[in-house]
Amino acid sequence: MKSGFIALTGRPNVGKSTLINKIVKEKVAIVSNKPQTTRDRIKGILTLNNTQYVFIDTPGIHKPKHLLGESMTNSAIGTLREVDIVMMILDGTEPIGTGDKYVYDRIIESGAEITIAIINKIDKLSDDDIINKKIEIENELGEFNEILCLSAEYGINIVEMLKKVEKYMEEGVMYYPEDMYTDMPMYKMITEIIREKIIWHTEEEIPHSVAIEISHVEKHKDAKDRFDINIYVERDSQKGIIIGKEGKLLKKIGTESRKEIEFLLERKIYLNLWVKVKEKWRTQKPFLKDLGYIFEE
Ligand SMILES: Nc1nc2c(ncn2[C@@H]2O[C@H](COP(=O)(O)OP(=O)(O)OP(=O)(O)O)[C@@H](O)[C@H]2O)c(=O)[nH]1
Ligand SMILES: [Mg+2]
Repeated sequence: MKSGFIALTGRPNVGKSTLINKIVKEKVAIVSNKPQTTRDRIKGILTLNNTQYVFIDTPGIHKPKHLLGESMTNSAIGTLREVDIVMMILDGTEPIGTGDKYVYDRIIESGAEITIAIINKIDKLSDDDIINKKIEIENELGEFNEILCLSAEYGINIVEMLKKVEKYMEEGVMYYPEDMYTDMPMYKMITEIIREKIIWHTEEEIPHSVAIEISHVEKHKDAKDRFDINIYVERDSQKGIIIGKEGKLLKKIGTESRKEIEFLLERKIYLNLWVKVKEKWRTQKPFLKDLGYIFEE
């Protein structure tokens, strides 16, 4: 039996979460076209032919502007020291920039023994683009044990990537049952689904200013369970936008979220969403702790 922990790291928006979902063939991480979508580490477990891969999706490493951003970046960087293999994901459609160099330096600093660069989004690249990107990685960043290319979104080269990674994995125990694909608690999946729908339907600062909390759950044996959810934003104007004209946007967010949660729970539910203003919550340590974004004292 082989097993190992593999961190997925990189700048925001390069496709880390899309990749972890594709690997485990389940939705464990939410995805959007806006940067800084992932806020926690998320495990995606794949057990295949006597090999257990434990992938860890992490928040995109960026220059933090508040305590939440700082805790996201710290949790991503901290993960690098705790894994067997570090995989740096790069957006193949963009030139390598200071953000990627910053990530690479953190990987080197972590003392990672096995490093793999992944050129993602090759569905948008020609063969020449891929060759040039490999050269660019070697010149602009530095050495990796492997440089691989794939498309997380279209599932190109995923199996090949897993085979390459397996070569670097060592004899080990099964950390999780064979059919387990994540260790994320159900309540967390529920809040993430709602946050994703809000990110999809809002722009600019709103996706970053939203936090979700389950305030109350009522379980019923013979009727639908009821979930009361608080959606926190930082300003009154943001509250107005999320609710929308005649409550239309909030209704849409509610319906889309409810359908996905019902699919996950395999039962019908009532989902009640309450939008609340909590000024500057992203800078407030006690609140960030309540949300599970900060652990230490
Ligand atoms: N064309 C193309 N788009 C992709 C691919 N993989 C991811 N994307 C898109 O890239 C965007 C970002 O994807 P995410 O998976 O959320 O990126 P991330 O690295 O997890 O981002 P953060 O959580 O913000 O750090 C989304 O719009 C995806 O649909 C790919 O292989 N090809
Ligand atoms: Mg992500």
